[in-house]
Amino acid sequence: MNIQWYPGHMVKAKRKIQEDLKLVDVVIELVDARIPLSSRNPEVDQIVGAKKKIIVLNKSDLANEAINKKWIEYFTNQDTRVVLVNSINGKGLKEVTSAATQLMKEKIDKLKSKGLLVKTIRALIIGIPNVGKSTFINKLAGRSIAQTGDRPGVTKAKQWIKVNKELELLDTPGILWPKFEDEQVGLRLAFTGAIRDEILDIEELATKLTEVLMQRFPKHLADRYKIENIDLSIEPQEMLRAIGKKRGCIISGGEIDYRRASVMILDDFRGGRIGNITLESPDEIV
Ligand SMILES: Nc1nc2c(ncn2[C@@H]2O[C@H](COP(=O)(O)OP(=O)(O)OP(=O)(O)O)[C@@H](O)[C@H]2O)c(=O)[nH]1
Ligand SMILES: [Mg+2]
Repeated sequence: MNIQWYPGHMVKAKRKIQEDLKLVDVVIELVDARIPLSSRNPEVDQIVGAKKKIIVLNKSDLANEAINKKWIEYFTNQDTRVVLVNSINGKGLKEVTSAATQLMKEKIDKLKSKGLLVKTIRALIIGIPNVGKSTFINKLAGRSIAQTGDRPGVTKAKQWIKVNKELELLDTPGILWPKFEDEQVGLRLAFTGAIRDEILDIEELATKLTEVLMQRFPKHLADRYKIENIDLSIEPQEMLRAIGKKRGCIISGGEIDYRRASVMILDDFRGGRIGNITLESPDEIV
Protein backbone atom coordinates (compact mmCIF):
# COMPACT_ATOMS: atom_id res chain seq x y z
CA MET A 1 0.00 0.00 0.00
CA ASN A 2 1.44 3.34 -1.03
CA ILE A 3 -0.90 6.11 -0.20
CA GLN A 4 -0.14 9.76 -0.60
CA TRP A 5 -0.07 11.38 2.81
CA TYR A 6 -2.13 14.48 3.35
CA PRO A 7 -2.51 16.38 6.63
CA GLY A 8 -5.88 14.68 7.16
CA HIS A 9 -4.31 11.23 6.87
CA MET A 10 -1.59 12.14 9.32
CA VAL A 11 -4.06 13.39 11.91
CA LYS A 12 -6.09 10.18 11.54
CA ALA A 13 -3.05 7.93 11.73
CA LYS A 14 -1.77 9.74 14.79
CA ARG A 15 -5.14 9.49 16.51
CA LYS A 16 -5.36 5.77 15.80
CA ILE A 17 -1.91 5.16 17.25
CA GLN A 18 -2.71 7.26 20.31
CA GLU A 19 -5.84 5.19 20.91
CA ASP A 20 -4.04 1.89 20.41
CA LEU A 21 -1.25 2.99 22.73
CA LYS A 22 -3.68 3.01 25.64
CA LEU A 23 -4.16 -0.72 25.18
CA VAL A 24 -0.53 -1.82 25.16
CA ASP A 25 2.50 -2.08 27.43
CA VAL A 26 5.18 -1.96 24.77
CA VAL A 27 5.67 -0.36 21.37
CA ILE A 28 7.71 -2.11 18.72
CA GLU A 29 8.88 0.42 16.17
CA LEU A 30 10.05 -1.02 12.88
CA VAL A 31 12.62 0.91 10.89
CA ASP A 32 14.45 -0.02 7.70
CA ALA A 33 18.02 -1.00 8.61
CA ARG A 34 19.26 0.55 5.35
CA ILE A 35 17.90 3.96 6.33
CA PRO A 36 17.29 4.00 10.08
CA LEU A 37 16.95 7.79 10.16
CA SER A 38 14.81 8.43 7.11
CA SER A 39 12.49 5.53 7.91
CA ARG A 40 11.70 6.91 11.35
CA ASN A 41 8.87 9.33 11.64
CA PRO A 42 10.18 12.44 13.41
CA GLU A 43 7.07 12.65 15.57
CA VAL A 44 7.22 9.07 16.77
CA ASP A 45 8.98 9.73 20.07
CA GLN A 46 6.48 12.39 20.97
CA ILE A 47 3.55 10.16 20.00
CA VAL A 48 4.87 7.16 21.94
CA GLY A 49 5.71 9.29 24.98
CA ALA A 50 6.79 7.40 28.07
CA LYS A 51 5.65 3.99 26.81
CA LYS A 52 8.36 1.31 26.74
CA LYS A 53 9.76 0.90 23.28
CA ILE A 54 11.84 -1.48 21.20
CA ILE A 55 13.37 -0.40 17.90
CA VAL A 56 13.54 -3.16 15.33
CA LEU A 57 16.06 -2.68 12.54
CA ASN A 58 14.12 -4.69 10.00
CA LYS A 59 15.38 -5.90 6.60
CA SER A 60 18.78 -6.19 8.25
CA ASP A 61 19.59 -8.88 5.69
CA LEU A 62 19.61 -6.17 3.02
CA ALA A 63 21.80 -3.80 5.01
CA ASN A 64 25.53 -3.57 5.61
CA GLU A 65 26.58 -5.78 8.50
CA ALA A 66 29.24 -3.45 9.91
CA ILE A 67 26.86 -0.49 9.87
CA ASN A 68 24.13 -2.64 11.45
CA LYS A 69 26.48 -3.04 14.40
CA LYS A 70 27.06 0.71 14.55
CA TRP A 71 23.33 1.35 14.70
CA ILE A 72 22.92 -1.16 17.50
CA GLU A 73 25.62 0.67 19.40
CA TYR A 74 24.08 4.04 18.60
CA PHE A 75 20.60 3.21 19.90
CA THR A 76 21.97 1.27 22.86
CA ASN A 77 23.98 4.32 23.88
CA GLN A 78 20.73 6.25 23.88
CA ASP A 79 19.25 3.72 26.32
CA THR A 80 16.93 2.41 23.64
CA ARG A 81 16.36 -1.30 23.22
CA VAL A 82 17.22 -2.26 19.66
CA VAL A 83 17.15 -5.56 17.79
CA LEU A 84 18.35 -6.58 14.32
CA VAL A 85 15.65 -8.51 12.50
CA ASN A 86 15.05 -10.32 9.25
CA SER A 87 11.29 -10.79 9.14
CA ILE A 88 11.49 -13.12 6.16
CA ASN A 89 13.46 -15.86 7.90
CA GLY A 90 12.66 -14.80 11.45
CA LYS A 91 16.18 -13.99 12.56
CA GLY A 92 16.13 -11.80 15.68
CA LEU A 93 12.48 -12.39 16.55
CA LYS A 94 13.22 -14.35 19.72
CA GLU A 95 15.32 -11.44 20.86
CA VAL A 96 12.38 -9.09 20.35
CA THR A 97 10.21 -11.23 22.61
CA SER A 98 12.85 -11.41 25.30
CA ALA A 99 13.49 -7.66 25.06
CA ALA A 100 9.78 -7.06 25.66
CA THR A 101 9.82 -9.32 28.71
CA GLN A 102 12.93 -7.65 30.05
CA LEU A 103 11.47 -4.18 29.62
CA MET A 104 8.39 -5.22 31.56
CA LYS A 105 10.28 -7.13 34.24
CA GLU A 106 9.95 -4.47 36.91
CA LYS A 107 6.22 -4.16 36.44
CA ILE A 108 5.75 -7.93 36.33
CA ASP A 109 7.80 -8.42 39.51
CA LYS A 110 5.76 -5.76 41.29
CA LEU A 111 2.50 -7.46 40.35
CA LYS A 112 3.87 -10.83 41.40
CA SER A 113 5.00 -9.49 44.76
CA LYS A 114 1.47 -8.27 45.38
CA GLY A 115 0.24 -11.73 44.57
CA LEU A 116 -1.52 -10.49 41.45
CA LEU A 117 -1.95 -12.49 38.32
CA VAL A 118 0.54 -11.47 35.66
CA LYS A 119 -1.19 -10.74 32.41
CA THR A 120 0.43 -11.13 29.03
CA ILE A 121 2.51 -8.27 27.71
CA ARG A 122 0.65 -6.47 24.96
CA ALA A 123 2.51 -4.83 22.12
CA LEU A 124 1.74 -2.50 19.25
CA ILE A 125 3.76 -2.60 16.06
CA ILE A 126 4.32 0.72 14.34
CA GLY A 127 6.24 1.87 11.28
CA ILE A 128 6.11 3.62 7.94
CA PRO A 129 4.58 1.94 4.87
CA ASN A 130 6.43 -1.04 3.41
CA VAL A 131 8.87 -1.33 6.30
CA GLY A 132 7.68 -4.91 6.86
CA LYS A 133 5.02 -4.61 9.58
CA SER A 134 2.73 -7.32 8.20
CA THR A 135 5.60 -9.68 7.46
CA PHE A 136 6.96 -9.13 10.97
CA ILE A 137 3.59 -9.75 12.63
CA ASN A 138 2.91 -12.90 10.60
CA LYS A 139 6.35 -14.30 11.26
CA LEU A 140 6.18 -13.55 14.96
CA ALA A 141 2.72 -15.07 15.19
CA GLY A 142 3.86 -18.08 13.20
CA ARG A 143 0.90 -17.84 10.85
CA SER A 144 -0.81 -15.47 8.42
CA ILE A 145 -3.16 -13.13 10.14
CA ALA A 146 -6.17 -11.94 8.22
CA GLN A 147 -6.17 -8.19 8.13
CA THR A 148 -9.33 -6.79 9.66
CA GLY A 149 -9.91 -3.61 7.72
CA ASP A 150 -11.72 -1.02 9.75
CA ARG A 151 -14.45 0.34 7.61
CA PRO A 152 -15.81 3.77 8.55
CA GLY A 153 -18.73 3.70 10.89
CA VAL A 154 -18.21 0.10 11.90
CA THR A 155 -16.70 -0.31 15.30
CA LYS A 156 -14.62 -3.41 15.37
CA ALA A 157 -13.26 -5.06 18.43
CA LYS A 158 -9.51 -5.04 18.58
CA GLN A 159 -8.07 -8.46 18.14
CA TRP A 160 -5.03 -9.81 19.82
CA ILE A 161 -2.55 -12.17 18.29
CA LYS A 162 -1.00 -14.55 20.73
CA VAL A 163 2.74 -14.99 20.18
CA ASN A 164 3.42 -17.10 23.28
CA LYS A 165 2.26 -17.11 26.88
CA GLU A 166 4.13 -13.90 27.55
CA LEU A 167 3.39 -11.75 24.51
CA GLU A 168 0.40 -10.62 22.47
CA LEU A 169 0.26 -8.22 19.54
CA LEU A 170 -2.49 -5.93 18.40
CA ASP A 171 -3.63 -7.28 15.03
CA THR A 172 -3.42 -4.02 13.10
CA PRO A 173 -0.15 -2.13 13.08
CA GLY A 174 0.08 1.61 13.48
CA ILE A 175 1.07 3.16 10.20
CA LEU A 176 3.31 6.16 10.53
CA TRP A 177 3.57 8.61 7.68
CA PRO A 178 7.00 9.05 6.19
CA LYS A 179 8.45 12.51 6.19
CA PHE A 180 9.64 13.25 2.71
CA GLU A 181 9.81 17.02 2.49
CA ASP A 182 13.60 16.84 2.76
CA GLU A 183 14.92 15.85 -0.66
CA GLN A 184 17.54 13.40 0.61
CA VAL A 185 15.08 11.72 2.94
CA GLY A 186 12.51 11.51 0.16
CA LEU A 187 15.00 9.96 -2.22
CA ARG A 188 16.19 7.37 0.27
CA LEU A 189 12.60 6.39 1.04
CA ALA A 190 11.90 6.12 -2.67
CA PHE A 191 15.08 4.12 -3.39
CA THR A 192 14.16 1.56 -0.75
CA GLY A 193 10.54 1.36 -1.88
CA ALA A 194 8.80 3.13 0.99
CA ILE A 195 7.17 5.72 -1.25
CA ARG A 196 7.87 4.13 -4.54
CA ASP A 197 6.90 6.32 -7.48
CA GLU A 198 5.27 9.17 -5.73
CA ILE A 199 7.79 11.94 -5.41
CA LEU A 200 9.69 11.46 -8.63
CA ASP A 201 9.15 9.67 -11.87
CA ILE A 202 10.85 6.33 -12.17
CA GLU A 203 13.51 7.43 -14.65
CA GLU A 204 14.50 10.44 -12.61
CA LEU A 205 14.58 8.27 -9.50
CA ALA A 206 16.78 5.65 -11.16
CA THR A 207 19.15 8.36 -12.40
CA LYS A 208 19.43 9.73 -8.87
CA LEU A 209 20.10 6.24 -7.55
CA THR A 210 22.79 5.72 -10.18
CA GLU A 211 24.36 9.00 -9.08
CA VAL A 212 24.41 7.90 -5.43
CA LEU A 213 25.87 4.52 -6.36
CA MET A 214 28.55 6.16 -8.52
CA GLN A 215 29.50 8.52 -5.72
CA ARG A 216 29.37 6.17 -2.78
CA PHE A 217 29.32 2.57 -3.99
CA PRO A 218 31.16 2.47 -7.33
CA LYS A 219 32.59 -0.97 -6.66
CA HIS A 220 29.17 -2.47 -6.00
CA LEU A 221 27.90 -0.91 -9.21
CA ALA A 222 30.85 -2.13 -11.28
CA ASP A 223 30.61 -5.64 -9.83
CA ARG A 224 26.88 -6.02 -10.30
CA TYR A 225 26.87 -4.84 -13.91
CA LYS A 226 30.32 -6.14 -14.77
CA ILE A 227 31.65 -2.77 -15.83
CA GLU A 228 35.39 -2.90 -16.34
CA ASN A 229 37.37 0.25 -15.57
CA ILE A 230 34.29 2.13 -14.47
CA ASP A 231 34.41 5.77 -15.63
CA LEU A 232 32.98 7.85 -12.80
CA SER A 233 33.39 11.13 -14.64
CA ILE A 234 30.42 10.50 -16.92
CA GLU A 235 26.91 11.73 -16.13
CA PRO A 236 24.61 9.33 -14.23
CA GLN A 237 22.27 9.22 -17.27
CA GLU A 238 25.16 7.97 -19.35
CA MET A 239 26.00 5.33 -16.79
CA LEU A 240 22.41 4.15 -16.65
CA ARG A 241 22.33 4.04 -20.45
CA ALA A 242 25.50 1.96 -20.52
CA ILE A 243 24.09 -0.41 -17.90
CA GLY A 244 20.84 -0.67 -19.86
CA LYS A 245 22.73 -1.44 -23.03
CA LYS A 246 24.77 -4.12 -21.33
CA ARG A 247 21.66 -5.68 -19.90
CA GLY A 248 19.85 -5.72 -23.21
CA CYS A 249 17.33 -3.02 -22.36
CA ILE A 250 16.95 -2.09 -26.03
CA ILE A 251 13.93 -0.90 -27.97
CA SER A 252 13.55 -1.89 -31.62
CA GLY A 253 15.93 0.24 -33.66
CA GLY A 254 18.74 -0.17 -31.16
CA GLU A 255 17.70 2.65 -28.84
CA ILE A 256 18.23 2.15 -25.11
CA ASP A 257 15.03 1.46 -23.21
CA TYR A 258 15.71 3.96 -20.46
CA ARG A 259 12.54 3.09 -18.60
CA ARG A 260 13.32 -0.61 -18.49
CA ALA A 261 16.85 0.12 -17.36
CA SER A 262 15.43 2.36 -14.63
CA VAL A 263 13.02 -0.25 -13.35
CA MET A 264 15.82 -2.84 -13.43
CA ILE A 265 18.33 -0.87 -11.38
CA LEU A 266 15.68 0.09 -8.81
CA ASP A 267 14.52 -3.51 -8.52
CA ASP A 268 18.09 -4.70 -8.19
CA PHE A 269 18.76 -2.18 -5.45
CA ARG A 270 15.54 -2.92 -3.54
CA GLY A 271 16.15 -6.63 -3.74
CA GLY A 272 19.71 -6.27 -2.40
CA ARG A 273 21.24 -7.53 -5.65
CA ILE A 274 23.64 -4.59 -5.93
CA GLY A 275 24.90 -5.49 -2.49
CA ASN A 276 24.14 -4.97 1.15
CA ILE A 277 23.98 -1.23 1.00
CA THR A 278 23.16 0.97 3.96
CA LEU A 279 22.61 4.60 3.03
CA GLU A 280 22.75 6.11 6.51
CA SER A 281 25.33 5.62 9.20
CA PRO A 282 25.39 7.00 12.76
CA ASP A 283 28.76 8.54 11.88
CA GLU A 284 26.89 11.18 9.88
CA ILE A 285 24.98 12.39 12.92
CA VAL A 286 26.80 15.30 14.48
N1 LIG B 1 14.63 -8.81 2.62
C1 LIG B 1 13.65 -8.52 3.48
N2 LIG B 1 12.44 -8.17 3.02
C2 LIG B 1 11.46 -7.91 3.91
C3 LIG B 1 11.68 -8.01 5.32
N3 LIG B 1 10.52 -7.69 5.94
C4 LIG B 1 9.62 -7.41 4.97
N4 LIG B 1 10.18 -7.54 3.75
C5 LIG B 1 9.53 -7.29 2.43
O1 LIG B 1 9.14 -5.93 2.39
C6 LIG B 1 7.93 -5.77 1.67
C7 LIG B 1 6.90 -5.04 2.51
O2 LIG B 1 6.50 -5.86 3.59
P1 LIG B 1 5.10 -5.69 4.34
O3 LIG B 1 5.11 -6.62 5.48
O4 LIG B 1 3.98 -5.77 3.37
O5 LIG B 1 5.24 -4.20 4.84
P2 LIG B 1 4.16 -3.33 5.66
O6 LIG B 1 4.93 -2.48 6.61
O7 LIG B 1 3.10 -4.19 6.23
O8 LIG B 1 3.59 -2.43 4.50
P3 LIG B 1 2.19 -1.59 4.50
O9 LIG B 1 1.10 -2.51 4.93
O10 LIG B 1 2.10 -1.14 3.08
O11 LIG B 1 2.37 -0.42 5.41
C8 LIG B 1 7.50 -7.17 1.26
O12 LIG B 1 7.93 -7.40 -0.06
C9 LIG B 1 8.24 -8.07 2.24
O13 LIG B 1 8.50 -9.34 1.71
C10 LIG B 1 12.99 -8.38 5.77
O14 LIG B 1 13.31 -8.46 6.97
N5 LIG B 1 13.93 -8.63 4.81
MG1 LIG C 1 1.00 -4.24 5.94
